[in-house]
Amino acid sequence: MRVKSLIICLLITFQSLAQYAPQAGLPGSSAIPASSPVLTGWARYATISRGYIELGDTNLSINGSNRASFGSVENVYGPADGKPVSLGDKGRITIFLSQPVYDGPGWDFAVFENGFRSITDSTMAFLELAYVSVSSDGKHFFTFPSISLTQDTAQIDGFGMLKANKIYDLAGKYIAGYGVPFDLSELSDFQNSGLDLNNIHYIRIQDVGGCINPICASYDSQGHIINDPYPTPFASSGFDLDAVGLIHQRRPSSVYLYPNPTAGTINIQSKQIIKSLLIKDIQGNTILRKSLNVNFFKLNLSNLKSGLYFCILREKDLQETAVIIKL
Ligand SMILES: [Ca+2]
Ligand SMILES: [Ca+2]
Repeated sequence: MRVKSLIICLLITFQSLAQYAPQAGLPGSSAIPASSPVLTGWARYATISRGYIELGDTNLSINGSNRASFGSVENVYGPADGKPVSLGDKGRITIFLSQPVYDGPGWDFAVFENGFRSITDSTMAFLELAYVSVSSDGKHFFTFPSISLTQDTAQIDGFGMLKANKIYDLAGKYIAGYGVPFDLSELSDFQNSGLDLNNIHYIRIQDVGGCINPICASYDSQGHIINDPYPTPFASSGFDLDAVGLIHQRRPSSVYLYPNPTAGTINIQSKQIIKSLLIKDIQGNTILRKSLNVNFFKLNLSNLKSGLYFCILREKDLQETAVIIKL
């Protein structure tokens, strides 16, 4: 019994001492500067589902809206530039990658938020946190196992500060201009559950809310309540996504689609023989499947609703994906 208590005591001590990479600019930080040459590309297409400005009072409105409204989804497209879109409490955004990211050595992509450092303490910063999930098919998402060791007895208020070294695998732990990197190999246990680490077409980022009251709390992968600035009843409530930088992304396709965007017919041309074609909508639903044996053909899309579609082309020993924009 005594030994058991001692082990529990030691575990609690180790837990409270546990430290992860510290804030950008400090020794041992894993923060990736927006200008880093490891970033070979930037995400471009996304859909957003905004959360409330105040999840404890969903009637509360600002500028006529009870949901976050700051920024537009296009602010996420391209390099980190300090212009974000606000997700709101527990709001989420899903990025679509026409060229998938894959599990290469080390970090595979990085998420940029707009936090800022304390003037008086370089280890502290105003940070808003979010879960990060990925998917190969747009239907099954797998979340990075996050850890938050910030205390959960006193609510971090709407202007409160956090220590990055208490946080692991949550986006937003670094200040503006620095990405939080993610390594897909941490999700290798899910490969039998429908996740293809060599073909990640979707990255989803979901605000944690941050409230410590169990009625509205969010938890990390170890069951700790995640404490972050709350409430934030402003148009810019919740996680502010600036950009997603890509480290291991497949080379651009050798397939040409034109005109794109298209109102009707699209021409598809490839340097290789295309064996089959699959059109999927952004939710991952199959719209069209076709067997082929050509390197050029015309496809009539006039029946499709306006929006983004994935065109997945299987060639001899290669699969390529392009985005089609239907007007
Ligand atoms: Ca990796
Ligand atoms: Ca931006």
